[in-house]
Amino acid sequence: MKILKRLLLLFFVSFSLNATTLQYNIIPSPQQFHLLKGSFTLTKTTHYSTDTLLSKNAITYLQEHLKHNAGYTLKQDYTDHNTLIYKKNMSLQDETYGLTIKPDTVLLEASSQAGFFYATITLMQLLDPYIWNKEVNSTLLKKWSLPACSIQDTPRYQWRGLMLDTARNFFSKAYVKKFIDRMAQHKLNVFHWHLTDDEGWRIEIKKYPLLTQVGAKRGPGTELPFSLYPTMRGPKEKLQEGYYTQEDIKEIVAYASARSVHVLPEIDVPGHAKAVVMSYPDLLQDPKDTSHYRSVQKVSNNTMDPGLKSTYVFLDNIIQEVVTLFPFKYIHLGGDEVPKDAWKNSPSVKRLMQNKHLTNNNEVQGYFFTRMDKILEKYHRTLIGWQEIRRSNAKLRDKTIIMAWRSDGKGIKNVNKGKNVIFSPAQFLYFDQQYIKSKDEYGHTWAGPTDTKEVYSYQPLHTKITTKNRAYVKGVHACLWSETALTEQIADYLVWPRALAFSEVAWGSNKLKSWQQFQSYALPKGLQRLHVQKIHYRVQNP
Ligand code: TNX
Repeated sequence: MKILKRLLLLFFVSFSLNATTLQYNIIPSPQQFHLLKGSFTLTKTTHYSTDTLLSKNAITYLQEHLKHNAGYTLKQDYTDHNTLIYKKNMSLQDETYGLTIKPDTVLLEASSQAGFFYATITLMQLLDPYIWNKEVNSTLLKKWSLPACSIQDTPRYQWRGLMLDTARNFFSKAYVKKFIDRMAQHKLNVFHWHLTDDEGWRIEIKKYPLLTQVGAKRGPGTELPFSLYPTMRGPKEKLQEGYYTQEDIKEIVAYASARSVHVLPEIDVPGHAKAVVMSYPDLLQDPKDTSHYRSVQKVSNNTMDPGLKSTYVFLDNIIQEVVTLFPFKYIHLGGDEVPKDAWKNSPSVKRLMQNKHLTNNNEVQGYFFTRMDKILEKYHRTLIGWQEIRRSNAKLRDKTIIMAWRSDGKGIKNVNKGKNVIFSPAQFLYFDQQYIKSKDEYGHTWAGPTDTKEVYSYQPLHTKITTKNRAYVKGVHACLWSETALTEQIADYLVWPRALAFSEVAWGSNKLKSWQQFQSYALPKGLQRLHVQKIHYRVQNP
């Protein structure tokens, strides 16, 4: 009897350990996971069936990976054995999915494209990591085994964003695609594309060709200076240039959409705008303005003038082209870090202040964003901006969202006033910060260091937010600013593995969170998947 009890105990312990191990192998870990008996094996005779076009992107994605790494693809067939069954289930909410793996069939259920895509991502994470291989000469694996299990999963936040700054350092179209694909692999769904800043304008605008002829180049012999601030300056000695054509952008947006990733463009105004004001000074700065000021990053006179009519005409024309490229209903207009002495001696801003009874620089910015919001409304887009856009007098539509980046405090205050907030606190979610404080580490130090464990620990549903206001917490957002991310390798290093932990913050259930489990089971498996893709993640002390 004793022996039987022991055997039973052993069985349950190993059974639950297996379940735990597997559940935590999936990043982000699913909300509900049950291990079943046996396994399903994918071979070249496995096929799929579907009752909805909503599953198309997901099936294509799986097929492409199989084709590349197994040499075969799944054919459509309606016999129901040895089948992946994609089945519409309208009782599941958007993005929610069910995945049931049994020895003879795999059932993937959802009510949306995103739901089917995520079910497929989870399935792929349960396969050998080699499924993620992107090498040209792949050694083909023929059989792919999946553990029998049943999963019900739904995201914690609808907004799970990651930003790439392509202004400070330009990243190729190929890298931007890789970046988006890696996000999709971890169920992150908003790619925030920082397209303009002091150091570069990276989006082709047909009406204003100088934006890219002048504004997309910096370095020796160009109009664009380097910041005097030592850590911000980039490679001074060589020309740094690049921009995305409208065709590039359309291609990237379609690529993201096939992976259920929205693309949020950011045009950073009225500050952080040296590249644009150097391209069209006559339209954007008052020639009689004698002010001299520097931004926090020590860039001189880097703002557009909110007192000039031509500023708004110019921005309206830009937005008109932007909306033809980006179908996402939000546009990010920056709004951060306008130097306090900007426009001090601008006659047009003085006139504006008199006419509109504005008393200080903050109110001028409030006026500017009130007008910008009207322009976006005309184009059926909703404004997103850094937390500074909600200056006291700005009249913005209720649906406007701010990104709280300085710390959680201002974000929480806004949420409790019934304003929409995305949390992106620099102290936890700025991937341009060092992992650990050291002169040998890449990255800035001003808000860090932030190691992977610290990212994992972040939790925006602060006790200071009342239950009735929780709906105003739209989600979480991590940022890779690129003043120090001067190569793809450095960018990879700064993002990975922190983005693995971030996906748990964005998607995973708080109840299931356990750093110990994550570190012991998920991380090693997650790193294997990064390794297979030749991602230059940070190896030591994750
Ligand atoms: C602050 S966060 C900035 C960026 C810098 C970043 C460097 C924000 C809205 N503005 O312009 O790149 O710090 O960490």
